Amino acid sequence: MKAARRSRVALGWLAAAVGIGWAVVRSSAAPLPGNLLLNGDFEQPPGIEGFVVFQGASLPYWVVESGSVEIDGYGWEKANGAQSLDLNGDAPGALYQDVPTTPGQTYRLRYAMSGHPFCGPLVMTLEVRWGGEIVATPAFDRTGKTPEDMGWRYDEHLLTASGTSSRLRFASLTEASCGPLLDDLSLAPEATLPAPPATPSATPTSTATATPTCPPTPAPPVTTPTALPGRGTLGLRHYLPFAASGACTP
Ligand SMILES: [Ca+2]
Repeated sequence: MKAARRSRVALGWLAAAVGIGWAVVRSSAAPLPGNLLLNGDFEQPPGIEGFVVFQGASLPYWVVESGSVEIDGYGWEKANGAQSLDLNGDAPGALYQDVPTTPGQTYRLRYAMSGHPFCGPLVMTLEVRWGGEIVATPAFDRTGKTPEDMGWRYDEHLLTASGTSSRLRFASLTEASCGPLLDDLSLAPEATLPAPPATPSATPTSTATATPTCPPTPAPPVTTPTALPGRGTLGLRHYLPFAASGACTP
């Protein structure tokens, strides 16, 4: 039974989140302003204690296309709110939401990912599709994570719509009864979003390296972080993975 498998608690000491995608955010974030997704925070239906498994169209605003998913209301840390989604219900699941879009327009997708803290493999993988095309297959290593520190990681992708409706789909690639967790999903037209603060110039493949010293003046044209009501701010640290190796990027 799934409940029995959840009795194990992962042990370890080092967090090693791994992501695939053009942008990876390793800090807390917030839903994008003008979010088009419905129930992207998986707070509906409310009041879930423990977990509830969903199939078909039983999950508000989503369609569970295959397998099953579940909403967890356990006391472990959520990216936002009181509930998060486990892409593995009784088996690996896939779910989608059709979003009204404008052909040719670019949208930004942001989501928080973690892994079930009690059972399943240490590295959990999911697949993101947009309009039927695979966008990314991000993995999350839950080694060292605890229910109190789930290591939620925000990933982002730029997506272009080809029609008046676009299907956003997430599927578990983890063969287990516990799988990757999702929370705090949002999608918004890129043109309506605040400009990012300071755009690095290098390819987003380098790992962290020594930071060169930058001249004190003149100040770079950094866009003022945008305040999100009740959500804090979006800041430069969201783009740190793209810092140019060996270049001065104040
Ligand atoms: Ca939530």
